[in-house]
Amino acid sequence: MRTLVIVPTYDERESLPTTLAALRERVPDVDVLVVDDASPDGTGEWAEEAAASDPRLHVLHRAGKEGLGRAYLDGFRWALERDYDAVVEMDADGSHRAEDLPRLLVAARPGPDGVSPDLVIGSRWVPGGAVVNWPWTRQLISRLGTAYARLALRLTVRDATAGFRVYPAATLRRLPLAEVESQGYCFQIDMTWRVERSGGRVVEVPITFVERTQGRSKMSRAIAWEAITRLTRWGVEDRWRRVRRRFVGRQALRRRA
Ligand SMILES: Nc1nc2c(ncn2[C@@H]2O[C@H](COP(=O)(O)OP(=O)(O)OP(=O)(O)O)[C@@H](O)[C@H]2O)c(=O)[nH]1
Ligand SMILES: [Mg+2]
Repeated sequence: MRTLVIVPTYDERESLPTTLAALRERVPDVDVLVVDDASPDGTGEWAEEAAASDPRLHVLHRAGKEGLGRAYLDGFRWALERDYDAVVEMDADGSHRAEDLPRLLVAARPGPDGVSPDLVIGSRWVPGGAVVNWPWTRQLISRLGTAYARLALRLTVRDATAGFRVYPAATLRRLPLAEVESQGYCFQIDMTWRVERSGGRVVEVPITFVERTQGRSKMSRAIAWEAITRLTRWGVEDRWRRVRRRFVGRQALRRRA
């Protein structure tokens, strides 16, 4: 399985070297693509230098900070153009442990029935999952985020905002990626919903999520607000579509009778 790990970065000069070293040690046979949004702290230049001596490390430079969603969509396109079989999403800040990745990749392989999942999520909120050094406020926000996504969009996953994932290339090829507009961590919910509502199978693998020790979080009020407003709109639109479908269906039955 040719695998590409996409690591989006914005001002991760302190964390990125450790993240890449851990990846090299734990999963040496993957390629890595750093997608940097012209980080003012020089992350992109550092990655470029590192890539010069590592043929399995690549760097995609974007003109400015446009959000996580845009960075991943560019990374997905890069991966599909080069025929990778699986694409991993992984944060640069140390929250996603390279040592958990082999288990995610095993879960992405076809099962005894020959069928592979459409998405594998490294999940904090399934039995065996854990968070380390995360303040209770962040834990609450994360849990409320998923609870709201489950309620509004009728998602089945336990960790809808998780950013440590494996997408088989086939999933990315069949989803209408050009339609995805979400920018912040709403992007993760958006993609999860697209996989679930298209009938895809999602597997959650427990991981240990570790709070970053270096650099600054990019989580902001604007990102949280984007998630709340989009989720609410999608939830209402989805309910409305269902009601209409039922109503139209009943009318058709009556006309036939
Ligand atoms: N290319 C790019 N990367 C980004 C952008 N925003 C965040 N990132 C990266 O995405 C990953 C996750 O961002 P974080 O700041 O850790 O956000 P988070 O994990 O949702 O929040 P915390 O739990 O507080 O760390 C990190 O590797 C960031 O550097 C962006 O606009 N562009
Ligand atoms: Mg983080």
